[in-house]
Amino acid sequence: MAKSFKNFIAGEWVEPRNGAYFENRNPADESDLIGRFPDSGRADLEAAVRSARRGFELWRRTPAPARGDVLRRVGDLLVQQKEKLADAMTREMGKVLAETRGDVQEGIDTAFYAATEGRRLFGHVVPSELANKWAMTYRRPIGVTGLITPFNFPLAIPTWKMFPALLCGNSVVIKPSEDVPHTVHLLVEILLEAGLPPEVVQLVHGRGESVGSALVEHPDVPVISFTGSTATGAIIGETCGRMHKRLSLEMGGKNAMIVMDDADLDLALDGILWGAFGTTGQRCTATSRLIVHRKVHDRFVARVADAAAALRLGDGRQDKTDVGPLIHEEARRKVEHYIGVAEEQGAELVTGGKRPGGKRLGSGYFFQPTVYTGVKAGSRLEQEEIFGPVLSVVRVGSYEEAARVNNGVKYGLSSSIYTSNVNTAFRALQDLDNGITYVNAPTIGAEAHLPFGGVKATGNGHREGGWEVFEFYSETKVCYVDFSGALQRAQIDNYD
Ligand code: UN1
Repeated sequence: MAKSFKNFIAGEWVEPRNGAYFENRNPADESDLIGRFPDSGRADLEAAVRSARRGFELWRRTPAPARGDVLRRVGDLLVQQKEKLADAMTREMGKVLAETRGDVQEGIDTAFYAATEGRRLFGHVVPSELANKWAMTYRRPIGVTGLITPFNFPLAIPTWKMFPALLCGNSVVIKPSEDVPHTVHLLVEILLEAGLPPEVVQLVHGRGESVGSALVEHPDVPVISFTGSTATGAIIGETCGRMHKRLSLEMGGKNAMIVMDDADLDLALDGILWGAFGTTGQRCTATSRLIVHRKVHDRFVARVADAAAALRLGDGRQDKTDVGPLIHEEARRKVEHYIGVAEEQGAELVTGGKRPGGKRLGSGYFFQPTVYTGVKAGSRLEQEEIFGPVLSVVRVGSYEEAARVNNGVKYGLSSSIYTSNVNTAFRALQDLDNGITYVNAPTIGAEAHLPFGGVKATGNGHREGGWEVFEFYSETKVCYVDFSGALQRAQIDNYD
């Protein structure tokens, strides 16, 4: 009998009030049941928010350096438990161990970065226009934050949201993706072990339509951070707009790598394999378009196809595996839907395109790394996010055309250019309409201490990571202190 996990509400591990659970299975082997997790309802969420309000009252008064100390201990525990967490994560999410170790490392980096921010969290002291008067600002906590996280980075993305929210003095209600509930369960255990006061964090498992929407709609949750699809982000955005909530959205991508005729093709080959097929293409930052200069197109694409065909599919916990499964059957069917779209549009399949045969991979949601050439800019295959191991190659004749194709999608997360010409590289940094651009590296690989996010339909102007995220999770308080002993009127008395 598989273990039944609980929610963490009001300082205790508790069963869902409705008694309902969902199953969490290994996507590489559906007979491997990891556990049953609460399929919670509105009442659980209500209780969590009530408790988080109490947690906030306590935590907001804890000095920021002391809040940082808790996060430093969280970082230490993540270091100690890196291997255990990576293993649990691969088991429920599927990506290979090297990647889940990287996912934990991203959480460690985020913890240590946030910990030191506890001793900065700078405001400004600004000269006043009046004598004997001070003007200054400080960063003030906001309240209960509602965090909704996706499946593809089961630890890193929850930490990107939780750690800065906590450092700034807010309390947290988190609803992790129902595909990867175990990793956040382990993370909450670590937060408690590190000494976070229990009511400061609440974990409510369940579905987006029930728990997620109740969280977004709750009047006592003034801050929402969501990573997921652009369609869901639009719905959340409407609610938050109506309720005047602060909202950070990280959504879809259709990221491109440009390979110019002067590129180092060996380097570009390594980059495209990692960018397109790492995490089985299930990153917001995945390279799903390859824009290649016609002078090197045929040569380069032939090498990409051979190398993609040689990638070994399998259980991410086995050493020989390069590419794990998709997250679930529905994701695999979505990929297959786009295989149909590609055929209708006359794109040329150069490798992959099918579920792998054979018994070894029969009980997981595997799909062959797939490459299409002859993909037209503007076609559905080139425009829509697939979130799977499907790479679309577009042939171009110049840098200008490449930049136009890169920019011709509704998303704007990351982009990349391979070139040995420094002028082309810098032009790209200026021209490519994305939140992140890489030179001579693929579209993935963002570091925790830099801002992360995209333009256009990828985001709504906020950034995660780096220094900017601390502004999202805090309010600016402006303080004026007049110690002149007289009424001094700004804009008036000093301009008599
Ligand atoms: C995501 O795909 O949602 O840059 C996050 C990267 C990772 C983060 C990706 N560090 O690919």
